[in-house]
Amino acid sequence: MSMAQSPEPLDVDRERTRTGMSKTALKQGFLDNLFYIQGRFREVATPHDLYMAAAYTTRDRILERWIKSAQRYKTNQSRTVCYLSAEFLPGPHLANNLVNLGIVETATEAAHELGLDFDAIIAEEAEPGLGNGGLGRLAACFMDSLSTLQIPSIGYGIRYEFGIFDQTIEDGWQVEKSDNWLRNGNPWEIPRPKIRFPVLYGGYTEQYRDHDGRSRTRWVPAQIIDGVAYDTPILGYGVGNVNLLRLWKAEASESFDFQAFNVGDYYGAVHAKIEAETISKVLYPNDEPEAGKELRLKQQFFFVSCSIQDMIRLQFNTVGPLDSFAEKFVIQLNDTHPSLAIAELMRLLMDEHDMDWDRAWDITHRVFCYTNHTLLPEALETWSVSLFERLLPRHLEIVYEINRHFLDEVRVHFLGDEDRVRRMSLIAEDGERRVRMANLAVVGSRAVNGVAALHSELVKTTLFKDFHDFWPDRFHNVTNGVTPRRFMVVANPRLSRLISETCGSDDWIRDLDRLRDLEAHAMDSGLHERWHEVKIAAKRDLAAWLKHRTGVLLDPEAIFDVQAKRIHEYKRQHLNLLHIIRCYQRLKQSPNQDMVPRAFIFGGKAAPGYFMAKLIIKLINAVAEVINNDPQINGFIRVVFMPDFNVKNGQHLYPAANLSEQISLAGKEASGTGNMKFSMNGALTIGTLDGANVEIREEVGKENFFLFGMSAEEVSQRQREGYHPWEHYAKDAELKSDIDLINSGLFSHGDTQLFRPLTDRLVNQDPFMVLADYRAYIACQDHVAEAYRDHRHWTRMSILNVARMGKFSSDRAIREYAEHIWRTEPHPIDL
Ligand code: 73E
Repeated sequence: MSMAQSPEPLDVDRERTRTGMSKTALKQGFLDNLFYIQGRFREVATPHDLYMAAAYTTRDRILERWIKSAQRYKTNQSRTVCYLSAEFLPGPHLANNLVNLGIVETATEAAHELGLDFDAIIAEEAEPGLGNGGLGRLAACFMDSLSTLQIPSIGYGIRYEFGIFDQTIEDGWQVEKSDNWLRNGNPWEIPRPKIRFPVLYGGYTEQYRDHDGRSRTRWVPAQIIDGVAYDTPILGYGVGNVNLLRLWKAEASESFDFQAFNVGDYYGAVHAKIEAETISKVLYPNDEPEAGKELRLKQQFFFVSCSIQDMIRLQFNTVGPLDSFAEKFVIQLNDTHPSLAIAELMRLLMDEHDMDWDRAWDITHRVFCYTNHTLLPEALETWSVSLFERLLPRHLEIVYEINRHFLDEVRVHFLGDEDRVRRMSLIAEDGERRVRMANLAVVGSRAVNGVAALHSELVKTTLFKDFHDFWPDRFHNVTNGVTPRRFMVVANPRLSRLISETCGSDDWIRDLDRLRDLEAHAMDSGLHERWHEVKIAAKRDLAAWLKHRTGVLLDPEAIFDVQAKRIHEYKRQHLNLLHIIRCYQRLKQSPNQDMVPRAFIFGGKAAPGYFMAKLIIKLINAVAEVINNDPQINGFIRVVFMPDFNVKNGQHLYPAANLSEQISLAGKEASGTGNMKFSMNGALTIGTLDGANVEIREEVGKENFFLFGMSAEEVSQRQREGYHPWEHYAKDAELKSDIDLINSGLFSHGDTQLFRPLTDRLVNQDPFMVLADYRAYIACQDHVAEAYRDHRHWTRMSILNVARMGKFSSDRAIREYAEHIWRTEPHPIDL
């Protein structure tokens, strides 16, 4: 087996030249890889060849640690965290791996001596966009922290051939282009053709008697597809530990489609192959609203089935019998997307490994933990019973059986409360019968957590109230975090250097609480000056980047006011727009007023089928066009939409922001993680009391945070009383004039209808209460502008924001999971 063998003993010379960390070794390794892998000389190499050679040179240095980790974990029989996620957004690997190997400077010098532009090489790498947004990026941050904290773990997911679409802007509209990220090869992954599992679909089940005369169930599938493992090493920061990101690719199963089905039918066999491969072809680009697509259910089962079979294989390879499966593994479900794993483990234990129901259930419900990421009703996954039965007949039987056992318990506990039984059932019976995946995840897990304090409270008191009444101890909170390696060290080297110099050490990179040492210098004018310079330099870089890609020129002295996240009504990019229109109208009315210059920067993708979100993008660009070309405005305010916001492009944004827009309607954003990334890079936040904003404000101090808007409590009260947005429109003359300006056609070449769907929705329904928070938002933005005038004070607030971000490291989040939920220990691998 690929990972179990010990490496050939390396002689000293080879060690030095092939995988050594010296500059000489790096240069030699690079030239070797350029020649032997890319087949190029330095003189004829393309930028992509150079990138590939650099990537292989870096990977070579990770492999030894990887083998060592695998061997050590195996001999220790280490308890392993399996993080199941339909999405991973790791971002480009090269720069991150160099940071974690600790060889950024050596590699930069080596490249320089070879006459190479190192930044250009790093910029060559394609984004592995295997996720939609925060949820997928969280999974990637957690993988980084798991390795850094030396916790044995495997991230399991899907190797989508096409990730999230690339976004271009044409005539102000979002246009989606397919993301062929594998086109030029992926040097970070290692295919494992021998790690391959069959995944079954469709058909029927039948009863039979086994050799002991016991009644058993057999699933006779209609289709079998193979899942093949592709492994990407995830190296921790400054440690020898390398964990595994194992992504599954779908392939036709030779044994089934080619022989049993298609004897003599060559074209039929090829067709079956193509059909099989569609399963891992493309990521569903829907953030939140549930699409209900058959292929999506097939994808979910595909990666879940491969992953559970792989764990069972590892159990046999290391510990032995399955009885200790829940001691060897803990499986974390990243939302409900992988929750079929609960039924699949039950099936494999019972049907393939001869366990009875009680033993199988005992293992299953002790091994799973589930993280909820959203309360939005439209995002809660349910599958129609008829589709479920057609694709997964055996799993439906198992879900029914889990439900029968579970509801019996509920009935005993809440005698006569059939209404409660109906609400808690795994099957929704009102209308078309549907399987409720969230209920399955809660019933099948021993721990359930939300992703920020407020969100976890709402999980207990609203979404899962009945479950919390029944099992109060099952519910936890683990506030999200992000990795400072990616979002500070890689994205913002200037600030990172300044912090290390100021604190006298770079220990903060592994222990983010150490940023507190900055507080002692928060009044130091020397630091202020350098802090300001670092920010201005990042703003210049971003301005150059945006000028090149959009043609819009920003003034680095202006407030860089940034909202970058998926485009969604609940995130309220249109509230931001109303403020921009307000600034515009003020300037038009009194052109000589003393307004602080601002650059309004947006970034984010809209789900391709989400019309309202796409119309918001169009409106942002339409407003930008008018304002940026209005000679009277004279560049005082500028608006720009960054195309194709993703991990890679985001790295230009976080270091340059002065103001971070976190303005969702309170109670709707489960956590948010962009809020943390901006604040870590010295932006101040304008935000509502939503998600992790609440905790960010607690940490940085309320005097260093621009708060506005209704609380979650006030939101639900307003909704109970009955919310009438048109009253705000009628009463607030400025609000009315801002909305009317959109309707006037000024931003749409005289077309008074183009944005009507958006403005009508605001005035008549306004499900996310934009109008209710408008006045408070404008007032708060005025405070922001005033505060920015006092540079010293602003810089001090910026330093304090960074100094107090320790809590929002994903290392802290992973430590909490490890201690309170997983009960796992570090297994250090020496360097
Ligand atoms: O608040 C964010 C949160 O920070 C939340 O909206 C997001 O998860 C982040 C990480 O915890 C999220 N994404 C999804 N649900 N919640 C989702 C749902 C379906 C498909 C893809 C993503």
